[in-house]
Amino acid sequence: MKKTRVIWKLLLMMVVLLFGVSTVFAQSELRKVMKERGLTEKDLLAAAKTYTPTGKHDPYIVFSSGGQSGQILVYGVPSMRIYKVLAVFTPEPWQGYGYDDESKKVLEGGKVRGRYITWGDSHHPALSETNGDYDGQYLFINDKAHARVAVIDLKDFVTKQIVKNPIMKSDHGGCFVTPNTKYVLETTQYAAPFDNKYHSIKEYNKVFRGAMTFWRFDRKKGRIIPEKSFSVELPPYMQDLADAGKGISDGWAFTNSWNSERYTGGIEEGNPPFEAGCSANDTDYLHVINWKGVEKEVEAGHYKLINGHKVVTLKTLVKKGLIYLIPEPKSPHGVDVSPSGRYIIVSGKLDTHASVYDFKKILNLIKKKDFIGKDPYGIPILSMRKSLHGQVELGLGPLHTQFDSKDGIVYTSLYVDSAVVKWDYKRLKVLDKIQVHYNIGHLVTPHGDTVHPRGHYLIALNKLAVDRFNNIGPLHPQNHQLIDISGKKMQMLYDLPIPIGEPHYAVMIDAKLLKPEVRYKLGWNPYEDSRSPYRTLPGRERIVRKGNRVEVFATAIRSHINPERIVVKKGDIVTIHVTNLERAEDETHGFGIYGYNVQFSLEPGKTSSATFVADKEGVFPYYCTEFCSALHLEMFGYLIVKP
Ligand code: CUK
Ligand code: CUA
Repeated sequence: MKKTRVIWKLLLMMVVLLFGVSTVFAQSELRKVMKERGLTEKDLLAAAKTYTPTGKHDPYIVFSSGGQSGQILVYGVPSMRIYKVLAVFTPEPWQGYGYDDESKKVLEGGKVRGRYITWGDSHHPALSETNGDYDGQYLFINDKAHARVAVIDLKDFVTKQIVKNPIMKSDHGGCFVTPNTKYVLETTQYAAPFDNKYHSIKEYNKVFRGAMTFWRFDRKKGRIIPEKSFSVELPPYMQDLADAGKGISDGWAFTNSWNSERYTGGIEEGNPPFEAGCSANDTDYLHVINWKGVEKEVEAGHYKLINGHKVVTLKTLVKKGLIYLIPEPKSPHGVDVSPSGRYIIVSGKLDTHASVYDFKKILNLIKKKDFIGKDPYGIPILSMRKSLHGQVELGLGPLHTQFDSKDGIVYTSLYVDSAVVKWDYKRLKVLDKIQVHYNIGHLVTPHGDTVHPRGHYLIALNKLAVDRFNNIGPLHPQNHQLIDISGKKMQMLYDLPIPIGEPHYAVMIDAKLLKPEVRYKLGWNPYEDSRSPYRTLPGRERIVRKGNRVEVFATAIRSHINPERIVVKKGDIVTIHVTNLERAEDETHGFGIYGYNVQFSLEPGKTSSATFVADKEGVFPYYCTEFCSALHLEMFGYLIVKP
């Protein structure tokens, strides 16, 4: 009895000693590292808030526009680990996007007047919503340069569709979704004629137009239905960002504009430059559009077909009372609707204030027909003073606003000041400010543009990085800065250099809402969400010749491609279909051929095809381009083209 007690005591002492020693050891090691790397306690706290040990997952996922790359960047928060570049408007060989027949079809959907375009200027991603909150099902993004919209399905993170706007030459106010994703909004940037004919700039007021397009989204099909989509004609005021109403403003849409002057430039003729002419007036116009009313007009057949697309004209909009203008401080940029849908926050690049409009007041003025005048197109104008809840001085160059989980709290980016300001849009006062590096454009908080913002984190999407990173040449990465917004004061946590084009907007979603698949059904064409007619089962591999057309039905599974020899004649039209037979998670094979610009990414179950003319004789090795197994190098074959 006594003996065991002594042993117990000894054991306990050992544990205390060991534990104590290891803690002391860890502490001294930590101090050493801090000293060596010049870290403060504040740095350590920031590190602890972002560090994500191996195997741990992130609670939030960000979808960031990839700017001129035409792609979308996916990264985790708070780790800021980059997961993927989603191929959208631009071919991307790792994913085989633009290098197999199936994905080429998607890219061809975005042709501009018959021309195949291989880049985009992606600006604003939007997540699909159910009852005004993200549902994790779909992602949309616009291409400002060509007025196109892409649909990405989040069940496999693949771009399924690109639609070209039939009447616009550029867009900006998109994508924004209505609260149940019935429509995806796209709004013009640079006014232009709807047709594709020659027009003199002198016809600006008469022929040049803006528009807001309501792309009808079919959630079951996971596609935009162009035939069920429509647009409203807008004056050539250079519409900017937009937003869809929700809650009390559901059924309405809003867009800014920055050229109520309808200035048409011409420095070559001695006119003032665009930037001066477009900012001559003190105010521009916030457009308030009753889209549910417009929808009814479309159903009643009150539209004009332009380039085969339904357009409700300004005349109809004015006649039916479906559009209103409200002055807003000149050259505004962001227009953001509050979670309840009651407040609309507008920030002007050339004004230090944010203007908070009250939709209740706006509705009242419309009901009472309390207008201060009409614009040259007959659109009623509401009083700015009577529509405003109030204005708050925020700082220089306020651009965009995101919402917090706490009632009334918002964050606005200050481009010129290089700062984020935290303020209360209901009580109209500034609460906190943090410096960012440098020149912030958009910012994002989790679910920050929905009816249910989550708070916790904010990311500043900075345009300039200047000295923040190692010098890698004159073209600098951009800088996404993670900020902790859970406390009273904002705290800077982490810098993420962005290695693709200039991101404009980003959206951040609770990772639990994303439930992507890890494998496809066997023989799947993900671009059409159906079994490929060219799928091949094991033992059914074959080469079929019909005249000068050769069709190869191939399979890939660790560690061989079947067939291993494909012999054709010079001039044959060759189509190769490859099906990945794997069922194991992450067992992707590739398929690349020498000299024919073919590269597949064959995720488990996927079937990809490539068609080309074997126009050169010779020996062309093909091989699996993913290191899939110990015998990966042996996973190859020969395409032999006989003279
Ligand atoms: S824009 Cu780029 S910073 Cu296209 Cu939303 Cu404001
Ligand atoms: Cu299959 Cu490498």
